[in-house]
Formats: sequence, structure tokens, C-alpha cells
Amino acid sequence: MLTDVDHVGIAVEDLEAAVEHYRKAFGVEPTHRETVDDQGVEEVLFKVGTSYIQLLAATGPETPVGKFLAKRGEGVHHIGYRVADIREVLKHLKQIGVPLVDEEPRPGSRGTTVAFAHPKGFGGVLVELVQEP
Ligand code: CMX
Ligand code: CO
Repeated sequence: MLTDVDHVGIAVEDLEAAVEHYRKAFGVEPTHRETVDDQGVEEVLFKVGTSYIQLLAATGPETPVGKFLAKRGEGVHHIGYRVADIREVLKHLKQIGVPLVDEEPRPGSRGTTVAFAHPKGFGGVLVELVQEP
């Protein structure tokens, strides 16, 4: 069902400082930058092979990343798996009783379609499914 690791999402307090740090540390340049209002994030993607590192800053305190930063501080926020058919995977997870955040796919960045499964269903790891456009 999974075709790749699409991205690793990392929550940061200061997006510009984090971008600068990755640039200095790894010589990488952002490949994409987008504010996804629906998710309450401003994000920067660095391409690594066929996957991305996704730096995430919150657009406000009452957003998933805003709450995460307040509660846990900066760090790995979720893992995004690339899938060929997001509806099929969601249907399967629901069938086997995995708790979902999103029963229906919604728009992600880069024109992708995404859906989240709850961390309590994956040993404390927030899981995102990503279907490319
Ligand atoms: N990873 C692991 N555990 C997490 C978590 C995360 N990212 N975020 C919250 N939790 C834990 C909390 O610590 C809490 O654990 P305890 O019950 O042990 O204290 C539990 O999940 C429930 O937390 P909560 O505060 O009651 O719930 P929240 O309101 O923080 O919501 C979640 C949690 C996962 C449902 C919410 O963050 C969500 O809907 N996420 C999906 C959307 C999202 O994350 N968007 C931003 C990224 C966008 C992108 O990648 O493009
Ligand atoms: Co993500």
C-alpha cells in the first residue's frame, strides 16, 4: 500500500532560522514553500532523494503544530507515507479499526491529497498518508 516515505514533518518555532540552519548544515535549498491554512501551517520542503524534509511552523497557537510546540517543544511531528490510492488505504485502516483523524482526504501542499491517522493507532506516531497529484 505504501510506495515511499513522502516526508518527515518537523515542528519548529522559527521557520526562517530553521531553514538557515539546514542550509548551513547540509547545503540544501528549499524546493517548496507554502502556507496551508486548512492545516494551520507554514511549511518549507527540502528534497532528499525521492522524499522530503518538511519544516513546519504554526500559523497560530490553536493549530495542531501550535499545540504540539506548546506541549512538547520542537521535534519530529509526523511521518508522511506516499500511497497510490489514499481512499483505499483509509478504507482498509478503518476496516481494521485504526483510529483516523481524517475519514475523508483533504488538500495538502504541492497539490497533494492527504489524510491523517491518529498517533494512538501507531504507537504514538502521527501518520499522514499522501497521494501525489
Ligand atoms: N505526534 C504524537 N502524538 C501527538 C501529536 C503528534 N504530532 N500531537 C498530539 N499528540 C498526542 C498528545 O500528546 C496527546 O497525548 P496524551 O493523551 O498522551 O497526552 C494525544 O496525542 C492527544 O492530544 P490532544 O492534545 O488531545 O489532541 P490535539 O488537539 O493536540 O490533536 C491530533 C492531536 C493528532 C489529533 C492533531 O494534531 C491533528 O489533528 N493532527 C493532524 C493534522 C496536522 O497535524 N496538521 C499539521 C501538519 C500538516 C502537514 O503535514 O501538511
Ligand atoms: Co506533513
